Amino acid sequence: MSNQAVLTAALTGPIATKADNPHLPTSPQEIADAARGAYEAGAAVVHVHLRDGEGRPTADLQIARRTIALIEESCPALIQLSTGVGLQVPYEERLRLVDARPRMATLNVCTMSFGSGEFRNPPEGVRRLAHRMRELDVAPELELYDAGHVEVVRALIAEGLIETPITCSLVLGVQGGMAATAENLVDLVRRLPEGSIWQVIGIGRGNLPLTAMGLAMGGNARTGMEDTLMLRRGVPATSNAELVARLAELSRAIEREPATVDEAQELLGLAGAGV
Ligand code: KMH
Ligand code: ZN
Repeated sequence: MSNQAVLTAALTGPIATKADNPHLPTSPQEIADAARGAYEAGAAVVHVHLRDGEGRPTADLQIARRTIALIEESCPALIQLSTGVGLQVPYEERLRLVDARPRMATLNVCTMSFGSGEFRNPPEGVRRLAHRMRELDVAPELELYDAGHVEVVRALIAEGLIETPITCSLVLGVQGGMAATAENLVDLVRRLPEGSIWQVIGIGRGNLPLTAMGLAMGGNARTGMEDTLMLRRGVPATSNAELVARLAELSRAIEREPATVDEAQELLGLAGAGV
């Protein structure tokens, strides 16, 4: 892994609402403004979930295209569109999101319990989505929540649906996936295919300790209001930028400079990819 650290800002997510934190960006313009703030604070990548006019998770392609356009006008951060979208959104709608042709999009490889809900990722649909992403030159960010998910990735590689080195997120702290512990992070990293490019995602209270560990291990890291609404115990975050600024400070403290967008393109294997 490189000495630079690729920091990703997960701006909105599918679950929180403004009632949970009034600073949560939900409209396309709010998301674009949040992307700019996160970029200025040190994020090279923004992970984007879309919301409809009522603030609900949506895979609406028009909203996707408008949000992407506004982000592109606001800052040069690399856009990673979530095809996870939300638990209630039909898989076929999620799959069609990549037609908006973001530079990157997530690819969740396994159905799982997700808190009190069910997160459907049927094997046949995952393969169609992986294939569609290759057709459209949308770089996949594999979302891995458990050790078994790595074995599904190996199968996708063997089937020629995913190129190596993979770029992936190790998501710890979702009820239904692995808990946010140091042991689980080390275990998942050890299981990855040789040369994998990984970032750590820690959910809730796990966000700060796990991203600190992941950075210290030489990985990349993500923060943002999708992952935690709190800056610290009892102190709600007032923006994504605030969470990213703290992560950038943490990264610099262990002598890992936050990657610029150009550096992130190289480090994530995107240089030359896409238009
Ligand atoms: N949508 C959540 C259920 C992703 O962005 O692809 C999981 C998620 C992963 O947010
Ligand atoms: Zn997400």
